[in-house]
Amino acid sequence: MKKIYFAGSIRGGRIDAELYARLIGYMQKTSVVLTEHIGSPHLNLLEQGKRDIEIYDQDMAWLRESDVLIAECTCPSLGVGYELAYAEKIGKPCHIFYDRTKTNLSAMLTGNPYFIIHPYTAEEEIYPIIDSIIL
Ligand code: 6K6
Repeated sequence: MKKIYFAGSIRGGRIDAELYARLIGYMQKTSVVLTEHIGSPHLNLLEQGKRDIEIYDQDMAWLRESDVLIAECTCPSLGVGYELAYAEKIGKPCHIFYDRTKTNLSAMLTGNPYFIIHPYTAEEEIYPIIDSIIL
């Protein structure tokens, strides 16, 4: 089973949290999602008993352990941008999804040929592409 590092906005805003939860649930049928908390509706945005240093260390360890990074970037997030840059640096494959009707993705992502970018207009388009990445 592939290990997936799923990245989505936390302090950047939780407007797409339910979408993250659906995507994570779908991927968990066939893969291990190391970052399943990203879809949690109960996530405490400031602290969840963990200090930021521990969060950072744990996330970077999971990113190094993962086979692929899949990021949902419709809601802009500094943390997700950082994770993408780190993943590129260590050579992890990076797939980026975003709703083209809702956001203009940063040129720092669209202009970098390393990133595999999947603009979509409806959520249903995402699932077959995820299949092609993880199966
Ligand atoms: C603990 C349990 C649930 O949430 C927490 C506390 N926060 C974080 N826990 C784990 N990963 C985090 C947390 N905050 C940010 N990240 C990482 O940065 C995730 O992997 C996300 O992909 C990304 C989101 O960054 P921001 O800038 O939107 O917070």
